[in-house]
Amino acid sequence: MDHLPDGRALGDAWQRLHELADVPHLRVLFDDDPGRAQRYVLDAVDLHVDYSKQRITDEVFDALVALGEAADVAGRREAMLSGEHINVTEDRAVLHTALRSAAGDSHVVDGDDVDHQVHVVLARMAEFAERVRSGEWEGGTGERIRTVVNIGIGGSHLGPEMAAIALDAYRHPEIRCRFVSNIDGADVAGVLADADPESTLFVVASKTFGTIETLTNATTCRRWLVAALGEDAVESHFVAVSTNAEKVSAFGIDTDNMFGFWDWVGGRYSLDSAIGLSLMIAIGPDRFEEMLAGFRAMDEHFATAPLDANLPVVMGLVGLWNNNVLGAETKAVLPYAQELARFPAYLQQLDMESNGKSVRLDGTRVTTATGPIVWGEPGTNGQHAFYQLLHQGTRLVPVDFIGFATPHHDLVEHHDLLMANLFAQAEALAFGRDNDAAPHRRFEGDRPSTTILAPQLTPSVLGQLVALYEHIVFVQGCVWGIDSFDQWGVELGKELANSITPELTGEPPDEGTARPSHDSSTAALIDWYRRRRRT
Ligand code: G6Q
Repeated sequence: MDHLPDGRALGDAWQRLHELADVPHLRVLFDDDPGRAQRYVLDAVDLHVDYSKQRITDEVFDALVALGEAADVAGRREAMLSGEHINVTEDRAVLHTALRSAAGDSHVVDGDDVDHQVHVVLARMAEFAERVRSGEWEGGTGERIRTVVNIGIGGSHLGPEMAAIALDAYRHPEIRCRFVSNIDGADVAGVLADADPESTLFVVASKTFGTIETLTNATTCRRWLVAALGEDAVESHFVAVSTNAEKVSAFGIDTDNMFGFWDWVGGRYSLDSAIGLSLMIAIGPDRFEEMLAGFRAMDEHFATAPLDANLPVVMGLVGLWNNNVLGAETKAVLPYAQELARFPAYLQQLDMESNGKSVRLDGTRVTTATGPIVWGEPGTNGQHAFYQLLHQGTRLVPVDFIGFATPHHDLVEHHDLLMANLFAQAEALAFGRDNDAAPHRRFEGDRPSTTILAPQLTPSVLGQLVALYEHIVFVQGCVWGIDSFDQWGVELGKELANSITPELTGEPPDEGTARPSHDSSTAALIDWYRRRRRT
Protein backbone atom coordinates (compact mmCIF):
# COMPACT_ATOMS: atom_id res chain seq x y z
CA MET A 1 0.00 0.00 0.00
CA ASP A 2 1.29 3.39 -0.87
CA HIS A 3 0.17 6.41 1.13
CA LEU A 4 0.24 10.12 0.72
CA PRO A 5 1.78 12.02 3.61
CA ASP A 6 -1.68 12.91 4.85
CA GLY A 7 -2.59 9.26 4.98
CA ARG A 8 -4.93 9.00 1.98
CA ALA A 9 -4.32 5.70 0.32
CA LEU A 10 -3.02 5.41 -3.24
CA GLY A 11 -3.34 1.70 -2.86
CA ASP A 12 -6.41 1.34 -5.05
CA ALA A 13 -4.83 3.29 -7.90
CA TRP A 14 -1.63 1.21 -7.74
CA GLN A 15 -3.64 -1.96 -7.40
CA ARG A 16 -5.57 -1.17 -10.57
CA LEU A 17 -2.33 -0.54 -12.46
CA HIS A 18 -0.79 -3.81 -11.33
CA GLU A 19 -3.90 -5.63 -12.52
CA LEU A 20 -3.35 -4.13 -15.97
CA ALA A 21 0.34 -5.02 -16.15
CA ASP A 22 -0.11 -7.80 -18.66
CA VAL A 23 -0.25 -5.63 -21.77
CA PRO A 24 -0.12 -7.18 -25.28
CA HIS A 25 3.04 -6.78 -27.37
CA LEU A 26 3.45 -3.36 -29.01
CA ARG A 27 3.05 -5.10 -32.39
CA VAL A 28 -0.42 -6.22 -31.34
CA LEU A 29 -1.30 -2.84 -29.86
CA PHE A 30 -0.44 -1.12 -33.16
CA ASP A 31 -2.10 -3.79 -35.36
CA ASP A 32 -5.33 -3.65 -33.37
CA ASP A 33 -5.54 0.11 -33.17
CA PRO A 34 -4.87 2.11 -36.33
CA GLY A 35 -5.45 5.39 -34.45
CA ARG A 36 -2.80 4.72 -31.82
CA ALA A 37 -0.05 6.85 -33.35
CA GLN A 38 -2.41 9.81 -33.57
CA ARG A 39 -3.93 9.38 -30.11
CA TYR A 40 -0.80 8.93 -28.03
CA VAL A 41 0.76 12.18 -29.13
CA LEU A 42 0.95 15.52 -27.35
CA ASP A 43 2.02 18.90 -28.66
CA ALA A 44 3.08 21.38 -26.01
CA VAL A 45 4.60 24.72 -26.99
CA ASP A 46 7.16 23.69 -29.65
CA LEU A 47 7.56 20.09 -28.56
CA HIS A 48 5.89 17.26 -30.45
CA VAL A 49 5.90 14.14 -28.31
CA ASP A 50 4.94 10.65 -29.45
CA TYR A 51 4.48 8.20 -26.59
CA SER A 52 2.60 5.60 -28.64
CA LYS A 53 5.57 3.21 -28.37
CA GLN A 54 5.09 2.99 -24.62
CA ARG A 55 3.55 -0.25 -23.39
CA ILE A 56 0.25 1.30 -22.38
CA THR A 57 -3.39 0.86 -23.35
CA ASP A 58 -6.31 3.25 -22.91
CA GLU A 59 -7.16 1.47 -19.67
CA VAL A 60 -3.62 1.87 -18.40
CA PHE A 61 -3.64 5.53 -19.39
CA ASP A 62 -6.88 6.15 -17.51
CA ALA A 63 -5.57 4.31 -14.47
CA LEU A 64 -2.39 6.38 -14.56
CA VAL A 65 -4.38 9.61 -14.67
CA ALA A 66 -6.44 8.28 -11.75
CA LEU A 67 -3.18 7.72 -9.86
CA GLY A 68 -2.18 11.33 -10.57
CA GLU A 69 -5.54 12.51 -9.31
CA ALA A 70 -5.38 10.36 -6.19
CA ALA A 71 -1.92 11.76 -5.46
CA ASP A 72 -3.36 15.27 -5.85
CA VAL A 73 -0.74 16.29 -8.40
CA ALA A 74 -2.84 19.35 -9.27
CA GLY A 75 -3.03 20.46 -5.64
CA ARG A 76 0.69 19.87 -5.06
CA ARG A 77 1.47 21.79 -8.25
CA GLU A 78 -0.57 24.73 -6.94
CA ALA A 79 1.21 24.52 -3.59
CA MET A 80 4.59 24.71 -5.34
CA LEU A 81 3.64 27.53 -7.68
CA SER A 82 2.14 29.61 -4.89
CA GLY A 83 5.28 29.40 -2.76
CA GLU A 84 4.20 27.02 0.00
CA HIS A 85 7.16 25.48 1.81
CA ILE A 86 6.88 22.16 0.00
CA ASN A 87 10.56 21.48 0.67
CA VAL A 88 9.65 20.44 4.19
CA THR A 89 12.94 19.04 5.43
CA GLU A 90 14.63 22.39 4.71
CA ASP A 91 11.46 24.42 5.38
CA ARG A 92 11.73 26.26 2.06
CA ALA A 93 9.54 27.38 -0.79
CA VAL A 94 10.36 25.88 -4.21
CA LEU A 95 10.09 28.68 -6.71
CA HIS A 96 12.37 28.05 -9.66
CA THR A 97 9.32 28.89 -11.79
CA ALA A 98 9.59 32.49 -10.49
CA LEU A 99 13.03 32.72 -12.14
CA ARG A 100 11.29 32.89 -15.50
CA SER A 101 8.31 35.02 -14.52
CA ALA A 102 7.26 37.60 -17.10
CA ALA A 103 8.52 41.17 -16.67
CA GLY A 104 6.00 43.10 -14.60
CA ASP A 105 4.65 40.02 -12.78
CA SER A 106 4.40 40.31 -9.03
CA HIS A 107 4.25 37.41 -6.65
CA VAL A 108 4.69 37.90 -2.90
CA VAL A 109 6.05 34.92 -0.97
CA ASP A 110 7.09 35.03 2.69
CA GLY A 111 6.78 38.82 2.50
CA ASP A 112 9.04 39.28 -0.54
CA ASP A 113 8.04 40.06 -4.12
CA VAL A 114 10.03 37.25 -5.68
CA ASP A 115 9.32 38.24 -9.28
CA HIS A 116 10.56 41.76 -8.64
CA GLN A 117 13.76 40.44 -7.02
CA VAL A 118 14.33 38.16 -10.00
CA HIS A 119 13.98 40.99 -12.52
CA VAL A 120 16.31 43.30 -10.59
CA VAL A 121 19.06 40.66 -10.74
CA LEU A 122 18.32 39.81 -14.39
CA ALA A 123 18.73 43.50 -15.29
CA ARG A 124 22.09 43.68 -13.49
CA MET A 125 23.22 40.48 -15.19
CA ALA A 126 22.17 41.83 -18.59
CA GLU A 127 24.02 45.08 -18.06
CA PHE A 128 27.18 43.27 -17.01
CA ALA A 129 26.91 40.68 -19.81
CA GLU A 130 26.59 43.45 -22.40
CA ARG A 131 29.66 45.22 -21.04
CA VAL A 132 31.68 42.02 -21.32
CA ARG A 133 30.33 41.22 -24.76
CA SER A 134 30.99 44.70 -26.15
CA GLY A 135 34.52 44.82 -24.79
CA GLU A 136 33.70 47.75 -22.52
CA TRP A 137 34.53 45.59 -19.48
CA GLU A 138 38.30 45.35 -19.48
CA GLY A 139 40.72 43.14 -17.65
CA GLY A 140 43.59 44.56 -15.55
CA THR A 141 45.75 45.36 -18.58
CA GLY A 142 42.97 46.81 -20.72
CA GLU A 143 42.30 43.64 -22.74
CA ARG A 144 38.74 42.64 -23.54
CA ILE A 145 37.42 39.37 -22.09
CA ARG A 146 37.65 36.39 -24.45
CA THR A 147 37.39 33.46 -22.04
CA VAL A 148 34.79 33.12 -19.29
CA VAL A 149 35.59 30.39 -16.77
CA ASN A 150 32.67 29.24 -14.62
CA ILE A 151 33.95 27.75 -11.37
CA GLY A 152 31.20 25.78 -9.65
CA ILE A 153 30.05 22.22 -9.07
CA GLY A 154 26.80 20.22 -9.08
CA GLY A 155 23.89 22.57 -9.59
CA SER A 156 26.30 25.49 -10.01
CA HIS A 157 28.03 23.76 -12.91
CA LEU A 158 25.99 21.18 -14.77
CA GLY A 159 23.28 23.59 -15.98
CA PRO A 160 25.53 26.35 -17.35
CA GLU A 161 27.88 23.79 -18.90
CA MET A 162 25.06 21.79 -20.52
CA ALA A 163 23.38 24.93 -21.85
CA ALA A 164 26.57 26.60 -23.10
CA ILE A 165 27.33 23.49 -25.18
CA ALA A 166 23.71 23.15 -26.31
CA LEU A 167 23.52 26.78 -27.47
CA ASP A 168 27.01 27.10 -28.88
CA ALA A 169 25.49 28.19 -32.21
CA TYR A 170 24.31 31.39 -30.47
CA ARG A 171 27.62 32.19 -28.80
CA HIS A 172 29.44 35.51 -29.20
CA PRO A 173 32.14 34.69 -31.78
CA GLU A 174 34.92 36.18 -29.68
CA ILE A 175 33.92 34.73 -26.31
CA ARG A 176 34.27 31.12 -25.23
CA CYS A 177 33.12 29.50 -21.98
CA ARG A 178 35.18 27.07 -19.97
CA PHE A 179 34.09 25.12 -16.89
CA VAL A 180 36.02 24.04 -13.82
CA SER A 181 34.23 21.84 -11.33
CA ASN A 182 36.17 18.83 -10.08
CA ILE A 183 38.44 19.01 -7.04
CA ASP A 184 40.80 16.91 -9.18
CA GLY A 185 43.55 19.39 -10.02
CA ALA A 186 43.63 17.99 -13.54
CA ASP A 187 40.42 19.89 -14.23
CA VAL A 188 41.57 23.39 -13.28
CA ALA A 189 45.12 22.78 -14.55
CA GLY A 190 43.72 21.83 -17.96
CA VAL A 191 41.61 24.96 -18.21
CA LEU A 192 44.35 27.32 -17.01
CA ALA A 193 46.92 25.79 -19.34
CA ASP A 194 44.80 26.98 -22.20
CA ALA A 195 43.86 30.44 -20.85
CA ASP A 196 45.40 33.88 -21.12
CA PRO A 197 45.18 35.76 -17.80
CA GLU A 198 44.76 39.15 -19.47
CA SER A 199 41.54 38.17 -21.24
CA THR A 200 40.02 35.68 -18.77
CA LEU A 201 37.07 36.36 -16.49
CA PHE A 202 36.30 33.96 -13.65
CA VAL A 203 32.70 33.52 -12.50
CA VAL A 204 32.75 31.86 -9.09
CA ALA A 205 29.32 30.26 -8.86
CA SER A 206 28.31 28.88 -5.49
CA LYS A 207 24.98 29.23 -3.74
CA THR A 208 26.54 28.75 -0.30
CA PHE A 209 30.08 29.92 -1.12
CA GLY A 210 31.17 27.17 1.24
CA THR A 211 31.70 24.30 -1.19
CA ILE A 212 35.22 22.92 -0.85
CA GLU A 213 35.68 22.10 -4.54
CA THR A 214 34.63 25.52 -5.74
CA LEU A 215 36.58 27.47 -3.13
CA THR A 216 39.71 25.39 -3.73
CA ASN A 217 39.46 25.84 -7.50
CA ALA A 218 38.70 29.56 -7.14
CA THR A 219 41.72 30.02 -4.85
CA THR A 220 43.94 28.26 -7.38
CA CYS A 221 42.64 30.47 -10.19
CA ARG A 222 43.09 33.59 -8.09
CA ARG A 223 46.69 32.63 -7.35
CA TRP A 224 47.31 32.03 -11.07
CA LEU A 225 45.85 35.42 -11.96
CA VAL A 226 47.71 37.33 -9.23
CA ALA A 227 51.00 35.69 -10.23
CA ALA A 228 50.51 36.97 -13.76
CA LEU A 229 48.84 40.35 -13.26
CA GLY A 230 49.10 41.28 -9.57
CA GLU A 231 46.56 41.63 -6.78
CA ASP A 232 44.83 44.67 -8.26
CA ALA A 233 43.66 42.65 -11.26
CA VAL A 234 41.37 40.46 -9.11
CA GLU A 235 38.65 43.10 -9.17
CA SER A 236 38.21 43.06 -12.93
CA HIS A 237 38.78 39.30 -13.42
CA PHE A 238 36.59 37.79 -10.69
CA VAL A 239 32.85 38.03 -10.18
CA ALA A 240 30.65 35.88 -7.96
CA VAL A 241 27.21 34.30 -8.12
CA SER A 242 25.95 33.43 -4.66
CA THR A 243 23.36 33.83 -1.94
CA ASN A 244 26.10 34.52 0.64
CA ALA A 245 27.47 38.08 0.37
CA GLU A 246 29.56 37.77 3.53
CA LYS A 247 31.56 34.82 2.26
CA VAL A 248 31.94 36.37 -1.20
CA SER A 249 33.43 39.44 0.42
CA ALA A 250 35.67 37.35 2.68
CA PHE A 251 37.02 35.62 -0.44
CA GLY A 252 38.04 39.02 -1.80
CA ILE A 253 35.37 39.61 -4.43
CA ASP A 254 33.68 43.01 -4.27
CA THR A 255 29.96 42.47 -3.62
CA ASP A 256 29.29 45.08 -6.35
CA ASN A 257 30.47 42.28 -8.63
CA MET A 258 28.21 39.69 -7.06
CA PHE A 259 24.93 38.46 -8.55
CA GLY A 260 22.50 37.04 -6.06
CA PHE A 261 19.82 34.42 -5.89
CA TRP A 262 17.71 32.97 -3.10
CA ASP A 263 17.22 29.96 -0.86
CA TRP A 264 14.01 29.09 -2.70
CA VAL A 265 16.07 28.11 -5.76
CA GLY A 266 17.50 24.61 -5.45
CA GLY A 267 20.99 24.19 -6.95
CA ARG A 268 19.85 21.75 -9.64
CA TYR A 269 16.99 24.09 -10.52
CA SER A 270 19.20 27.18 -10.81
CA LEU A 271 20.32 27.30 -14.46
CA ASP A 272 17.92 30.16 -15.16
CA SER A 273 19.02 32.19 -12.10
CA ALA A 274 22.26 34.18 -11.87
CA ILE A 275 23.98 30.77 -11.99
CA GLY A 276 23.41 31.14 -15.75
CA LEU A 277 25.63 34.27 -15.88
CA SER A 278 28.40 32.64 -17.93
CA LEU A 279 25.75 31.40 -20.38
CA MET A 280 24.22 34.86 -20.60
CA ILE A 281 27.63 36.35 -21.39
CA ALA A 282 28.11 33.75 -24.12
CA ILE A 283 24.71 33.99 -25.82
CA GLY A 284 23.66 37.51 -24.79
CA PRO A 285 20.75 38.78 -22.69
CA ASP A 286 18.22 38.60 -25.54
CA ARG A 287 18.87 34.93 -26.22
CA PHE A 288 18.87 34.27 -22.48
CA GLU A 289 15.44 35.90 -22.28
CA GLU A 290 14.29 33.66 -25.16
CA MET A 291 15.40 30.69 -23.08
CA LEU A 292 13.46 32.00 -20.07
CA ALA A 293 10.41 32.48 -22.31
CA GLY A 294 10.69 28.81 -23.32
CA PHE A 295 10.79 27.76 -19.67
CA ARG A 296 7.82 30.05 -18.97
CA ALA A 297 5.73 28.65 -21.81
CA MET A 298 6.25 25.10 -20.54
CA ASP A 299 5.45 26.24 -16.98
CA GLU A 300 2.19 27.72 -18.23
CA HIS A 301 1.30 24.52 -20.02
CA PHE A 302 2.12 22.51 -16.88
CA ALA A 303 0.10 24.87 -14.67
CA THR A 304 -3.01 24.94 -16.84
CA ALA A 305 -3.41 21.86 -19.08
CA PRO A 306 -5.72 19.11 -17.76
CA LEU A 307 -3.81 16.16 -16.35
CA ASP A 308 -4.54 13.85 -19.28
CA ALA A 309 -3.25 16.39 -21.83
CA ASN A 310 -0.44 17.78 -19.72
CA LEU A 311 2.93 16.77 -21.14
CA PRO A 312 5.01 16.68 -17.93
CA VAL A 313 2.16 14.91 -16.13
CA VAL A 314 1.68 12.32 -18.87
CA MET A 315 5.40 11.66 -19.25
CA GLY A 316 5.77 11.52 -15.47
CA LEU A 317 2.93 9.01 -15.14
CA VAL A 318 4.24 6.86 -18.00
CA GLY A 319 7.61 6.88 -16.23
CA LEU A 320 5.90 5.61 -13.07
CA TRP A 321 4.28 2.82 -15.09
CA ASN A 322 7.66 1.74 -16.47
CA ASN A 323 9.36 2.03 -13.12
CA ASN A 324 6.81 0.78 -10.60
CA VAL A 325 4.70 -1.62 -12.64
CA LEU A 326 6.91 -2.92 -15.47
CA GLY A 327 9.95 -2.94 -13.18
CA ALA A 328 12.40 -0.85 -15.22
CA GLU A 329 15.25 0.30 -13.03
CA THR A 330 16.82 2.82 -15.37
CA LYS A 331 15.81 5.32 -17.99
CA ALA A 332 17.95 6.27 -20.98
CA VAL A 333 17.80 9.76 -22.48
CA LEU A 334 19.27 9.62 -25.97
CA PRO A 335 19.49 12.97 -27.76
CA TYR A 336 20.12 12.81 -31.49
CA ALA A 337 21.93 16.14 -31.28
CA GLN A 338 25.61 16.43 -30.50
CA GLU A 339 24.96 19.78 -28.80
CA LEU A 340 22.95 17.95 -26.13
CA ALA A 341 25.99 15.87 -25.18
CA ARG A 342 25.78 16.99 -21.55
CA PHE A 343 21.98 16.87 -21.31
CA PRO A 344 21.88 13.32 -19.89
CA ALA A 345 24.41 14.28 -17.20
CA TYR A 346 22.34 17.34 -16.39
CA LEU A 347 19.17 15.25 -16.11
CA GLN A 348 21.02 12.70 -14.04
CA GLN A 349 21.46 15.28 -11.29
CA LEU A 350 18.00 16.78 -11.74
CA ASP A 351 16.25 13.44 -11.45
CA MET A 352 18.51 11.34 -9.23
CA GLU A 353 19.27 14.03 -6.65
CA SER A 354 15.59 14.99 -6.54
CA ASN A 355 13.94 11.59 -6.46
CA GLY A 356 16.67 9.28 -5.19
CA LYS A 357 14.91 9.10 -1.82
CA SER A 358 13.53 6.29 0.31
CA VAL A 359 11.70 8.22 3.01
CA ARG A 360 8.39 10.00 2.52
CA LEU A 361 7.50 13.50 3.58
CA ASP A 362 6.00 12.09 6.77
CA GLY A 363 9.22 10.24 7.65
CA THR A 364 7.92 6.75 6.83
CA ARG A 365 9.76 4.47 4.45
CA VAL A 366 8.48 4.23 0.88
CA THR A 367 7.06 0.89 -0.21
CA THR A 368 7.61 1.34 -3.96
CA ALA A 369 10.77 1.96 -5.95
CA THR A 370 11.45 5.69 -6.42
CA GLY A 371 13.66 7.59 -8.92
CA PRO A 372 15.18 5.59 -11.77
CA ILE A 373 18.86 5.56 -12.70
CA VAL A 374 19.10 8.11 -15.50
CA TRP A 375 21.79 7.81 -18.11
CA GLY A 376 22.46 8.39 -21.80
CA GLU A 377 24.71 9.58 -24.61
CA PRO A 378 23.99 11.25 -27.92
CA GLY A 379 22.97 9.12 -30.88
CA THR A 380 24.31 7.77 -33.11
CA ASN A 381 27.43 7.19 -30.99
CA GLY A 382 25.54 5.15 -28.42
CA GLN A 383 24.28 2.82 -31.15
CA HIS A 384 27.83 1.55 -31.60
CA ALA A 385 28.28 1.03 -27.90
CA PHE A 386 25.44 0.12 -25.55
CA TYR A 387 22.36 -0.24 -27.78
CA GLN A 388 23.10 -3.96 -28.06
CA LEU A 389 21.83 -4.32 -24.50
CA LEU A 390 18.79 -2.14 -25.23
CA HIS A 391 17.78 -4.41 -28.13
CA GLN A 392 18.73 -7.87 -26.96
CA GLY A 393 19.67 -7.67 -23.28
CA THR A 394 17.56 -9.05 -20.45
CA ARG A 395 16.70 -5.68 -18.93
CA LEU A 396 13.89 -3.35 -19.74
CA VAL A 397 15.29 0.11 -20.48
CA PRO A 398 12.71 2.75 -21.39
CA VAL A 399 14.16 5.41 -23.68
CA ASP A 400 13.46 9.08 -24.36
CA PHE A 401 14.68 9.93 -27.87
CA ILE A 402 15.14 13.64 -28.66
CA GLY A 403 15.56 15.03 -32.17
CA PHE A 404 15.21 18.25 -34.19
CA ALA A 405 13.92 19.11 -37.65
CA THR A 406 16.62 21.63 -38.49
CA PRO A 407 20.25 21.52 -37.39
CA HIS A 408 22.53 24.51 -36.90
CA HIS A 409 24.85 23.42 -39.71
CA ASP A 410 24.39 23.07 -43.46
CA LEU A 411 25.24 19.38 -43.73
CA VAL A 412 21.70 18.31 -44.56
CA GLU A 413 22.71 14.82 -45.66
CA HIS A 414 24.25 14.22 -42.21
CA HIS A 415 21.08 15.38 -40.54
CA ASP A 416 18.81 13.14 -42.60
CA LEU A 417 21.00 10.16 -41.71
CA LEU A 418 20.96 11.16 -38.05
CA MET A 419 17.17 11.41 -37.92
CA ALA A 420 16.75 8.20 -39.92
CA ASN A 421 18.75 6.48 -37.22
CA LEU A 422 16.60 7.93 -34.44
CA PHE A 423 13.38 6.74 -36.09
CA ALA A 424 14.91 3.34 -36.92
CA GLN A 425 16.03 2.74 -33.35
CA ALA A 426 12.63 3.56 -31.86
CA GLU A 427 10.97 1.31 -34.45
CA ALA A 428 13.39 -1.57 -33.91
CA LEU A 429 13.04 -1.39 -30.12
CA ALA A 430 9.25 -1.47 -30.30
CA PHE A 431 8.64 -3.99 -33.07
CA GLY A 432 11.83 -6.06 -33.19
CA ARG A 433 12.29 -8.78 -35.80
CA ASP A 434 11.45 -12.38 -35.04
CA ASN A 435 11.43 -14.03 -38.45
CA ASP A 436 15.02 -15.23 -38.33
CA ALA A 437 15.71 -18.89 -37.66
CA ALA A 438 18.83 -18.15 -35.65
CA PRO A 439 17.89 -17.17 -32.08
CA HIS A 440 20.80 -14.76 -31.73
CA ARG A 441 19.52 -12.79 -34.73
CA ARG A 442 16.06 -12.31 -33.30
CA PHE A 443 14.89 -9.06 -31.77
CA GLU A 444 11.92 -9.57 -29.51
CA GLY A 445 10.88 -5.89 -29.50
CA ASP A 446 8.25 -4.58 -27.09
CA ARG A 447 10.85 -2.19 -25.66
CA PRO A 448 9.25 1.15 -24.83
CA SER A 449 10.30 4.60 -25.94
CA THR A 450 9.00 8.15 -26.23
CA THR A 451 10.14 10.39 -29.07
CA ILE A 452 10.42 14.14 -28.45
CA LEU A 453 10.79 16.28 -31.57
CA ALA A 454 11.17 20.05 -31.94
CA PRO A 455 11.81 22.38 -34.88
CA GLN A 456 15.34 23.37 -33.79
CA LEU A 457 17.48 23.47 -30.66
CA THR A 458 16.89 27.16 -29.99
CA PRO A 459 17.25 28.86 -26.59
CA SER A 460 13.48 28.69 -26.21
CA VAL A 461 13.33 24.98 -27.02
CA LEU A 462 16.13 24.26 -24.56
CA GLY A 463 14.15 26.12 -21.89
CA GLN A 464 11.07 24.08 -22.75
CA LEU A 465 12.99 20.81 -22.52
CA VAL A 466 14.54 21.62 -19.16
CA ALA A 467 11.20 22.80 -17.71
CA LEU A 468 9.56 19.64 -19.07
CA TYR A 469 11.97 17.38 -17.20
CA GLU A 470 11.83 19.54 -14.05
CA HIS A 471 8.08 19.06 -13.94
CA ILE A 472 8.26 15.33 -14.76
CA VAL A 473 10.50 14.92 -11.72
CA PHE A 474 8.02 16.95 -9.65
CA VAL A 475 5.03 14.84 -10.73
CA GLN A 476 6.81 11.59 -9.88
CA GLY A 477 7.95 12.95 -6.52
CA CYS A 478 4.31 13.88 -5.72
CA VAL A 479 3.10 10.36 -6.38
CA TRP A 480 5.89 8.81 -4.31
CA GLY A 481 5.17 11.34 -1.55
CA ILE A 482 8.85 12.29 -1.15
CA ASP A 483 10.66 15.62 -0.80
CA SER A 484 12.13 16.11 -4.27
CA PHE A 485 13.90 19.30 -3.25
CA ASP A 486 16.33 18.33 -0.49
CA GLN A 487 19.59 16.41 -0.93
CA TRP A 488 20.65 15.04 2.43
CA GLY A 489 22.19 12.06 0.70
CA VAL A 490 25.23 14.06 -0.39
CA GLU A 491 26.10 15.17 3.15
CA LEU A 492 27.65 12.05 4.72
CA GLY A 493 30.38 11.67 2.09
CA LYS A 494 31.31 15.36 2.42
CA GLU A 495 31.62 15.08 6.21
CA LEU A 496 33.76 11.97 6.03
CA ALA A 497 36.04 13.47 3.37
CA ASN A 498 36.63 16.51 5.56
CA SER A 499 37.62 14.31 8.46
CA ILE A 500 39.93 12.10 6.37
CA THR A 501 41.89 14.91 4.67
CA PRO A 502 44.12 15.72 7.68
CA GLU A 503 44.87 12.03 8.06
CA LEU A 504 46.29 11.93 4.55
CA THR A 505 48.39 15.03 4.92
CA GLY A 506 49.57 14.14 8.41
CA GLU A 507 48.40 17.39 9.98
CA PRO A 508 47.70 17.06 13.69
CA PRO A 509 43.98 16.97 14.48
CA ASP A 510 42.44 20.19 15.77
CA GLU A 511 42.66 20.46 19.51
CA GLY A 512 39.96 18.50 21.23
CA THR A 513 39.07 16.44 18.15
CA ALA A 514 40.03 12.82 18.12
CA ARG A 515 41.11 11.09 14.92
CA PRO A 516 38.06 9.39 13.45
CA SER A 517 38.16 5.66 13.70
CA HIS A 518 37.65 3.73 10.49
CA ASP A 519 36.72 0.25 9.50
CA SER A 520 39.75 -1.91 8.71
CA SER A 521 39.34 -1.59 4.94
CA THR A 522 39.22 2.23 4.95
CA ALA A 523 42.10 2.42 7.43
CA ALA A 524 44.26 0.17 5.21
CA LEU A 525 43.45 2.18 2.07
CA ILE A 526 44.35 5.43 3.84
CA ASP A 527 47.57 3.86 5.00
CA TRP A 528 48.42 2.65 1.46
CA TYR A 529 47.93 6.16 0.10
CA ARG A 530 49.82 7.90 2.94
CA ARG A 531 52.94 5.90 2.21
CA ARG A 532 52.93 6.74 -1.47
CA ARG A 533 51.49 10.23 -1.74
CA ARG A 534 53.56 12.96 -3.32
CA THR A 535 54.54 15.52 -0.71
C1 G6Q B 1 21.93 20.79 -6.10
C2 G6Q B 1 22.78 20.47 -4.98
C3 G6Q B 1 24.27 20.54 -5.26
C4 G6Q B 1 24.86 21.94 -5.24
C5 G6Q B 1 26.38 21.83 -5.19
C6 G6Q B 1 27.06 23.17 -5.21
O1 G6Q B 1 20.72 20.80 -6.06
O2 G6Q B 1 22.42 21.23 -3.89
O3 G6Q B 1 24.62 19.93 -6.47
O4 G6Q B 1 24.44 22.66 -6.34
O5 G6Q B 1 26.76 21.12 -4.04
O6 G6Q B 1 26.66 23.95 -4.13
P1 G6Q B 1 26.99 25.46 -4.07
O7 G6Q B 1 26.32 26.16 -5.19
O8 G6Q B 1 26.52 25.94 -2.74
O9 G6Q B 1 28.50 25.58 -4.20
